[in-house]
Amino acid sequence: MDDDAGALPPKDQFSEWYNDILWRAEIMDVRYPVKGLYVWYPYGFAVRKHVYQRLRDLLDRDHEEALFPLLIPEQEFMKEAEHIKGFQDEVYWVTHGGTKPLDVKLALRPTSETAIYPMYALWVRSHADLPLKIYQIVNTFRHETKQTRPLIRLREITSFMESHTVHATWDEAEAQVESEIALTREFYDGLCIPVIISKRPDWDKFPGADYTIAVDTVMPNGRTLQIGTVHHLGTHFSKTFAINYEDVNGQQQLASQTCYGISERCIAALIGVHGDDRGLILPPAVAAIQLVIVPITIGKRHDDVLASAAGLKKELGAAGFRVRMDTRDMRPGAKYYWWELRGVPLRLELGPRDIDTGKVMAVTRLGGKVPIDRTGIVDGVNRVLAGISQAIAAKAKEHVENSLRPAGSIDELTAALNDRKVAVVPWCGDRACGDTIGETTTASVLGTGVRSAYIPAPEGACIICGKPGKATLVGRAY
Ligand code: 5CA
Ligand code: ZN
Repeated sequence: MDDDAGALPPKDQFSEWYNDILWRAEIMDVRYPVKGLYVWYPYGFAVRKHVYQRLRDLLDRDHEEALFPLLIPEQEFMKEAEHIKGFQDEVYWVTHGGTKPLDVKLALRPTSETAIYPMYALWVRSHADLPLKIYQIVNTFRHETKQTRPLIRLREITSFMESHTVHATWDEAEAQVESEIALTREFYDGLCIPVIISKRPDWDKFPGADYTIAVDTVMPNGRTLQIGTVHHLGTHFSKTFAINYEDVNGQQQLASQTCYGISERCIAALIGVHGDDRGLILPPAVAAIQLVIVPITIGKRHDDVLASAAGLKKELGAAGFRVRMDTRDMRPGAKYYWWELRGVPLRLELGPRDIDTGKVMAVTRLGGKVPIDRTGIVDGVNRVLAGISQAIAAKAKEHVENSLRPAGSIDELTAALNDRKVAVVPWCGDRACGDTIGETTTASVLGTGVRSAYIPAPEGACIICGKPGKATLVGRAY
């Protein structure tokens, strides 16, 4: 990378920090010449691989993975009225095959309901086919008009996990919604990212859903980031696409459905929530490189140290760690800086004195320093990595706790937002009051029925009309 580009901006200048760390740590290259499309560097892609492997492992417990086409014929896409209304301004259309206009225009999927559900109509025949739970991880295209940002608001979403389930009854679909929320929590626990679950107001639900449950986290600048959504689709799509099944009594019934999605925003959250002034901080579970060995070869015992470091690397690699040895001809300090910037959780330093005393010096990305006995290195490293994961999770939890503030009036709400907090306020649920909150503060009513371990949920008088209100999240969203 370009060594003359000055220093990484401090993290409290979050936008600058975020844009900078993406290229410095080689996560994304933003120089691709189409707006809203970005390139994964190999290092970023390795992080993505580990993150999505975890997601797959969770889904594979009770879903099956499949793959549907990218192109959706216009007639199918246009079938569900609310869905079209929600997406019509964002769809890219393929209109030509070579120089000839196509008979049927083809949409690049912005999401895949209308690609998947005509097939579900063929696949679902009887109650014995239900529940059906399928996911795919694909790219989707949305011509976003708000400011595009790498990993956050893309026109080509490259890592869209979408799960689509079919159930006999509305209640069974609702139970599935709960299990998807639980799965999302577990996924984000693994990334040490605290989440806030709430029900989006009706005007902000997914086009074609009965209701939408959103999963948000809070970025360092106090802006919320929606990092997942679970939708109860009721029978909107099953009516439109004729997804029916024969029940135990031989009667035809309409199925109920859910869908649920996570994009590479999960990686934006990973980067944004955990990093610090020195760069990325990656939880060991998803770090592309978990351990870097830096041999300290200054002095006479050069070969001795290198041989010993190679032995260490071999042992740790065999134990299943993702380990790298850095033998480049650089000052140790420059190497430390390099790997810290890239978020490697643990650095192992090995010099002549360590070899003599039978120790390896372990330095964590969070700044801790502990000697580990060379003879018990695997256990020792496991112990230190577990401590790092805990510390990363605790720091993130504290950040989100500190970002949330209860507010009982519009003035308190405004003050909270000015302090770059996300507020929890009592709101009656009426659109008019929601609009007033939005207009007075220019923030968004994000959701009700807030579920989070981090906040007291104030029930009380709606801050606009005084009627009984429920705990509602209000913040500035990405
Ligand atoms: N079909 C449903 C569920 S798969 C669906 O499309 N839901 S969605 O529109 O809410 O998208 C799912 C998630 O993708 C969102 O919660 C958000 O985290 C992410 N997402 C949506 N649009 C973008 C975008 N332009 N760039 C990056 N991520 C996005
Ligand atoms: Zn009200």
